[in-house]
Amino acid sequence: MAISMDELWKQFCENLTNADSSEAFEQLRIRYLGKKGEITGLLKNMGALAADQRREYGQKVNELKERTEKAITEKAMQAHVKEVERKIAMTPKFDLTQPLKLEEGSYHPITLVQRDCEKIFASMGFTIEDYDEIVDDYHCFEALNIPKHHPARDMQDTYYLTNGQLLKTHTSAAQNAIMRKYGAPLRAIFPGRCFRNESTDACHENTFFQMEGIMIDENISISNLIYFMKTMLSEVFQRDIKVRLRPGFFPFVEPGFELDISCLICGGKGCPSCKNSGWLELCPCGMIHPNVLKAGGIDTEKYTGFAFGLGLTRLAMMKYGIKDIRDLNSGNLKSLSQFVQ
Ligand code: FA5
Repeated sequence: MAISMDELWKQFCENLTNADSSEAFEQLRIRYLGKKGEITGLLKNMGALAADQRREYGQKVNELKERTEKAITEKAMQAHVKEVERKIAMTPKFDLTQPLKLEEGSYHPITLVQRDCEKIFASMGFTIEDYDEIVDDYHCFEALNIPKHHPARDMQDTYYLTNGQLLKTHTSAAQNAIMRKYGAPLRAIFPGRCFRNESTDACHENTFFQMEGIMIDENISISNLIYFMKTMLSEVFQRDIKVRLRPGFFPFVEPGFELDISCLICGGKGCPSCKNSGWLELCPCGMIHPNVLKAGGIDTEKYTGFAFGLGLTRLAMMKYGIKDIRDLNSGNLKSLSQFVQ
């Protein structure tokens, strides 16, 4: 005999109580609501009913379907929140008052976030590239649409070698070489150490890390850029982060944006780590300027692309609650020994 709707609901509720993973929720969805699912199957009984009963029966099945869908979604959401809370609780928190643990070595927090980011982008088909720290003027500036005497150079003063080479101010300095090496289509990230001749404070260092990313293909648009930025941040932090996108000027992108995140040190109220603004500049980005693509040997009739320059050091600060960027280069074993994993 066919099972009644009430019995089916009861059976479903029991199964839902026992389900505790995203795979189990998906299996329940397929079992009850899929094309050949048990609730969907109830509609097949309609043919055997008198015409005046069909409408009421159909409504009841639909109501059961909706109730089932809602119950699965709610339980899956609760399980997701629990999992995120568990991961947040496991994230090491930076605390200089912790006693020094010297029995084990540990990775530097920047290495840890860099590896997180590499894993995320590798899973989305990006290759991971390495590049020099000492570069020439052409790669750091001119190939990026910043000719000599362009005012944008003032934003990135650096340390020059006597032979005219310089310590790279940003990971964008590798864009040209990587475009020339691989051509289009291309998806690559390139983390690296950067240097700037500027005064230091709680969120500025003269030596820090960035991670550049570029994606070049046919029909790449700002929507692709926003999708990748959002995916990366939600994966790194494992929770929703408040971000804002505002126009930003960089000669090598058009249009260009500044992507800021709400400061996780002060919760957005304002503190020295975010220059009292409540927001931290984290990842400028934009659509690659055609002059930069041309300099990299890319056919601009066929291809477009986006680029971003993620501040890895600031990401580590936000992820681990490090209030002063200068602690990261201090070599203080008391701070580094907290990151044993
Ligand atoms: C750049 O370096 C651009 N090359 C980024 C870019 C790439 C834009 C691709 C568009 C397309 P900016 O100078 O804003 O931009 O630096 C990028 C990020 O590096 C900043 O948001 C910040 O997170 C980090 N950063 C910059 N200067 C410092 C510093 N002195 N100390 C620590 N982090 C810094």
